[in-house]
Amino acid sequence: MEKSEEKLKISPPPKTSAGIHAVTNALRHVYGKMGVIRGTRGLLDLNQKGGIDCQSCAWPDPDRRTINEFCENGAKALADEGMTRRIGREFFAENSISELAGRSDHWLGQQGRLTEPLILREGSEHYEPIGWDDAIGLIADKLNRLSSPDEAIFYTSGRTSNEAAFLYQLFVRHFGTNNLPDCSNMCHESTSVALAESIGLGKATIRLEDFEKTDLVIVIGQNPGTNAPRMLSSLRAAKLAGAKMIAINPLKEVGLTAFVDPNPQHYGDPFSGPLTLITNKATPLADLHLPVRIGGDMAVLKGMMKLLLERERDEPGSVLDHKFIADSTSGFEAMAEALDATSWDDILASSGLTHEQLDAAAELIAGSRSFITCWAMGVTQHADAVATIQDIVNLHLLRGSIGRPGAGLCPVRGHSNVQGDRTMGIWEKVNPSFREGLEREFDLRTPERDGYNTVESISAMLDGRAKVFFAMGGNFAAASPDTAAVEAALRKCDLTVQVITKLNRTALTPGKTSLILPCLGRTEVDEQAGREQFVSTESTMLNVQMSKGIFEPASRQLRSEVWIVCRLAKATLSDRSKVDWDGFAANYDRIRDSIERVVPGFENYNERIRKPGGFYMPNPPRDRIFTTPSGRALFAASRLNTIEIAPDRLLLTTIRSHDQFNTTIYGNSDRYRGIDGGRRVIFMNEADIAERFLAAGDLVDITSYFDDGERQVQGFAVVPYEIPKGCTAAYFPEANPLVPLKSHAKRSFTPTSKCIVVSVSRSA
Ligand SMILES: Nc1nc2c(c(=O)[nH]1)N[C@H]1C(S)=C(S)[C@@H](COP(=O)(O)OP(=O)(O)OC[C@H]3O[C@@H](n4cnc5c(=O)[nH]c(N)nc54)[C@H](O)[C@@H]3O)O[C@H]1N2
Ligand SMILES: Nc1nc2c(c(=O)[nH]1)N[C@H]1C(S)=C(S)[C@@H](COP(=O)(O)OP(=O)(O)OC[C@H]3O[C@@H](n4cnc5c(=O)[nH]c(N)nc54)[C@H](O)[C@@H]3O)O[C@H]1N2
Ligand code: SF4
Ligand SMILES: [Mo]
Repeated sequence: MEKSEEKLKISPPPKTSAGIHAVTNALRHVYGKMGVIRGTRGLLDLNQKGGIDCQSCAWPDPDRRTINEFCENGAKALADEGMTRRIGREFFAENSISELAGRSDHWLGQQGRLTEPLILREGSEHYEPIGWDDAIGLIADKLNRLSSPDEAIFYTSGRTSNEAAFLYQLFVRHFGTNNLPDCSNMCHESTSVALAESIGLGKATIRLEDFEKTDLVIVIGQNPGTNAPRMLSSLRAAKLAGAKMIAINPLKEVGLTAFVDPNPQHYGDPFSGPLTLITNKATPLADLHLPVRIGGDMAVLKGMMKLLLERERDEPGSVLDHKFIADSTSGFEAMAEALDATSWDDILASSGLTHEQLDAAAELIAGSRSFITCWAMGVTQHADAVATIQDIVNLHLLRGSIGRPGAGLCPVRGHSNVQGDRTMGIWEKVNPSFREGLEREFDLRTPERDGYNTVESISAMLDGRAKVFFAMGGNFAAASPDTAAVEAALRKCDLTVQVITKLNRTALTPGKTSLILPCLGRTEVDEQAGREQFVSTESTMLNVQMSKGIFEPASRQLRSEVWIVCRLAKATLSDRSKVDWDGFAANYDRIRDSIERVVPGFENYNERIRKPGGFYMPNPPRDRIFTTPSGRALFAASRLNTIEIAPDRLLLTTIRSHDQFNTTIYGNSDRYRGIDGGRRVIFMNEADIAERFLAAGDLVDITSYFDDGERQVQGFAVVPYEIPKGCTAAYFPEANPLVPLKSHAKRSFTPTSKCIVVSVSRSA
């Protein structure tokens, strides 16, 4: 990768998040990449009812909206897609793929939007243009020549709309495989597994309005100031209404500490304008920060629950919601027994916290009738993630803090439609009732056997069981664990295909033949058969709403994801399929009509999606209906496993900077952590730095250890940081070569990207 030309600057992190810097930064990105007129038009339409649904995160929009319903990072995502720069055949004639592979992810993304379908022929060093019909014909031919449909893998990233996702999985299953890995496998899969088992639905049980009705918000392993910035408005609303807040995170993230709301309209005066931006005050957020040791969250949860049970024993009826536990749950006794068997020594060692810190947290929980717990990757990407999330549920069940105003679970999904994609059937597993609905609607047979998830897909490509890799969006080579393994896996394929908007590393990690199919982004007008179409997405709080682009497509050669799927399905399945693919591509209402008949909760889809703000999916746990086999919410019992490492080793977690969207790098500034000018850094505790005779800015190599061997990345600059001793952090995706492919969460297969055993040594 190319060396950054900028110089790394390390400063102390700021004391508050957002505020005027968020506004100026947003405008710098938008105006710089899109120009003032186009940029302003885009911003005014972002997240408005009937407008463009922000492509960045899955945080919902409020039911009542103001003029500017976006945040700094939403604006950056808009600018990244809406940019005016373009790349086409000349660019690829000038630049060979090995030259391009030497460039940074940041540089690749800056070059511009892709404009035409491209092919990299076997043995060639340059992508060259190919017509749509030829490209689709080539893929269909390769697919049909496989000895089994299971030799093909169909990945999805979470930006794909409901409509495209539904048709894509229909095509894949009709073709004959369930090999539908997705980014969710690397993301909230642990949540889906844990919640489905514990409460019968793998999704959030709260809505935005609950933040104003709660007594306490617990944020575990999540950095909303960067990754769901408008969540800070909800946290602020909770605090202003008197709620307390606990942050559980090895890092003291600024976004969880104090927030200056950059939206003047939230101060009640729509005309207060720019002045408010300067005069408005910071709202302090977390009342208690627990700097947990990496991977110590289960210990924190078990510690807090043990303390709550002790209080209950001292003063019966003071803590537990006995009626709720008796009426609506199962497994309490077994869970309590497992807690009793967990020792305080293990809890303190694993959490890295003191008894007093855990006491303070338990005190806040005992004093709150209703509380909300929010979590994200700091919890899901660990070996014991599923059991840890079930402990979050246990904590809520003890207090009956679910299915009441201001009370409930809030997993915060990442990609803007990752949740909708799963609702639409993007899943490598077979859901029997979904399968039945699909087969009934389309009069076809679909495979019964589960397909490969992300980790299994990489193994299958590596050992030759899979030969075609097709990606609906995303950046598989950079986002997946174990970069060396995934690159080798892709290069072994006969054919790799990327349906993407921007050039990325996966397109530069080709199979023998590789295709780039450029598609429309959400900001662009999608016209089919002479009529403008719209698509729909589902937020993390189950709100389904429409998204309609406003800009001229970046090129006339771009096609919608829906169109691409329909053409490919028709070419591949030809007379094996009775599905009216042309009809679907010409009118997305027809796709929604089919979805309505297959997916529960989408009654009158076409009518309700046209209502301003859309509609909410059914959410049984919100009404205390738990669709588990017993019909009750489950207290799941588990054992605490403490991660033990040799004295010279450290734990490494991989995190996002404030200037990226996953593998899309907007810039080299991580403002909230005081980093500017570089991304190859490792955050370390001062004592760990001193023990190794290192100093700030020194370059080190990081080696990771797993039972299948060692992995290394080189030349990372040391950054002294407030992080527990023994813990370190580096950025995703730069640190991905260190994540062992086979190190994943039990049951969910989510790579353990937040807990890697490493050592650090001075670079030669
Ligand atoms: N701007 C922007 N927005 C995004 C994204 C983006 O890249 N950029 N990505 C989107 C996607 S796909 C997702 S999934 C989400 C991700 O959103 P987040 O989950 O917030 O993102 P991360 O940076 O991966 O890490 C989360 C936090 O976990 C903490 N952490 C690390 N290890 C541990 C641990 O062992 N225990 C605890 N308690 N905390 C830990 C880190 O310090 C960090 O604060 O954001 C989405 N939104
Ligand atoms: N070490 C480590 N690894 C991680 C994580 C971590 O925290 N640490 N996080 C994991 C998580 S949570 C996730 S979700 C995955 C993300 O994995 P992916 O979803 O695979 O990766 P992204 O970087 O979001 O994908 C970006 C690409 O999507 C394409 N794109 C953008 N918009 C569109 C569109 O509208 N349509 C189409 N078809 N393509 C589009 C662009 O070309 C861009 O290059 O990474 C995972 N990997
Ligand atoms: S909070 Fe998320 S969805 Fe909302 S504007 Fe910001 S990035 Fe977009
Ligand atoms: Mo994610």
